[in-house]
Amino acid sequence: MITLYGSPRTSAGRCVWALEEAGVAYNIKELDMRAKEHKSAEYLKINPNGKVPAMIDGDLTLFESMAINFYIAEAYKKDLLGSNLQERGLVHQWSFWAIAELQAPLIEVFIQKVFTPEEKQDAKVIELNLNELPNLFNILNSALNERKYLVGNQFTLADLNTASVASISKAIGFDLAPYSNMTSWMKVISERPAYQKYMTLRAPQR
Ligand SMILES: N[C@@H](CCC(=O)N[C@@H](CS)C(=O)NCC(=O)O)C(=O)O
Repeated sequence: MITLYGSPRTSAGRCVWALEEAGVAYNIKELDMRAKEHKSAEYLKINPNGKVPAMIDGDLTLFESMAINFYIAEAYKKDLLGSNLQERGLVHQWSFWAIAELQAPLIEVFIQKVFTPEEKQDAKVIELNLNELPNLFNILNSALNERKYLVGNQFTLADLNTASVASISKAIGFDLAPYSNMTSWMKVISERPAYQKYMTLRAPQR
């Protein structure tokens, strides 16, 4: 049984979604981040970065959400990797693009708007990073022109990893309506049962 460390409301969420897509048994160990459990000596042995997610499967311990998702696909649902070498290259391209290019400005704005008290927010940081988003979303929107999925004819990790990053835009109130290919794509993938299960797990527990 796989153990995933981290709440589905954090970067661990994209791994929860991948585990659901793969249909593999797992349990989630949420860490109390306010109590700094992610910085405890015990957890630092699992992820020395003191961040979530991390995953244990048998004698393998992994950190980095994208690496975890590629492992889950490789081990349990190869369809998610693309169906030939070219597609696998593109699945990697979009996943690396999402985490390196798209997530960087989104997270900068997220940190300011969600984690920083209003009086301490840095308007310049917000503006600089918001200004980067239209170009990035235009790139994604163009890639989705007349396409249901980013790579090939089926849902892959390219969709999962990229959509999980793009969805941070909601939390910062960035309007995706002008990017109509993207919004149609997000609608299609949000209807997937695995995505819906992930959303249920993300919802605040009563
Ligand atoms: N590149 C890492 C980023 C992980 C990350 O930043 N996780 C955040 C939660 S979303 C975290 O654990 N932050 C705690 C901290 O930075 O101390 C990944 O994708 O796994």
